[in-house]
Amino acid sequence: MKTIVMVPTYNERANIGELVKQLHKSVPQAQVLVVDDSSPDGTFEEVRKLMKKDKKLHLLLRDRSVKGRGWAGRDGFVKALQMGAGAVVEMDADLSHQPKFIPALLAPLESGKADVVIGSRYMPGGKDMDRPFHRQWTSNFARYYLKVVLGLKPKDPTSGFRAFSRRALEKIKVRSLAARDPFTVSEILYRCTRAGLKVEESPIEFVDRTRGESKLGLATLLKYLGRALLLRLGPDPLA
Ligand SMILES: Nc1nc2c(ncn2[C@@H]2O[C@H](COP(=O)(O)OP(=O)(O)OP(=O)(O)O)[C@@H](O)[C@H]2O)c(=O)[nH]1
Ligand SMILES: [Mg+2]
Repeated sequence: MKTIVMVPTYNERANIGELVKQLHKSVPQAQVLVVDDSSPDGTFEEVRKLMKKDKKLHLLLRDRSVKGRGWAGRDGFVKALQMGAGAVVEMDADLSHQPKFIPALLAPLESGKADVVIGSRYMPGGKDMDRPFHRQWTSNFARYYLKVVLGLKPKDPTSGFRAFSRRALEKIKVRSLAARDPFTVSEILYRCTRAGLKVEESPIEFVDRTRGESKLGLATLLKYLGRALLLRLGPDPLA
């Protein structure tokens, strides 16, 4: 099965080389597709430089005017399908998602046991970064809310480290994904649930980005909760 690891990047010049190196070590059979939105720090230039000596590395360069984690992921999935992927892994570039967990994400797809496998922080063997108490509480609440409102059953519905079979991406009609921003993670899982796909989880240890702060403030969280509700009340996205 042809495996493509799809990595959206924005200003990840400092991380991308190390990530690609680790990916080739952990999943030597996989191709790596970096989806960069013309990052001001020149991430794509670094990728181009690496590509000269790395035939398993590919770049989808998008215009900065359409920048967004969601749209970048959508275009990356479409590109991966065009490249003939049988399985696509999506992950962050900042080394929070560790390549060593990918074989375990792929195994249930390869055996046909699952269509989607989520790298889960909240199951035995999984680990989240140490968050202050109020952040833990908000995160628990968000997961509970997504379960009630969108019917998302996985223990870690907001994890952006996941593997999909080709069939799954085709069934959820990736081309029509709407969310431009990181809400895309919930939108995709909602479609997987609606499509009746078999979703499994496999434990991952999440490592905090070594530099910079997390951008998810309270205002963003409230906005996401509202959008989840709109998604639930809106027209069937798969109709
Ligand atoms: N192509 C593209 N990638 C993006 C965009 N925004 C974020 N990303 C990438 O999406 C992944 C997740 O973004 P992060 O900034 O790590 O988000 P986060 O983990 O919630 O926040 P941090 O705490 O800062 O790590 C990373 O690989 C980013 O480089 C964007 O607008 N376009
Ligand atoms: Mg991050």
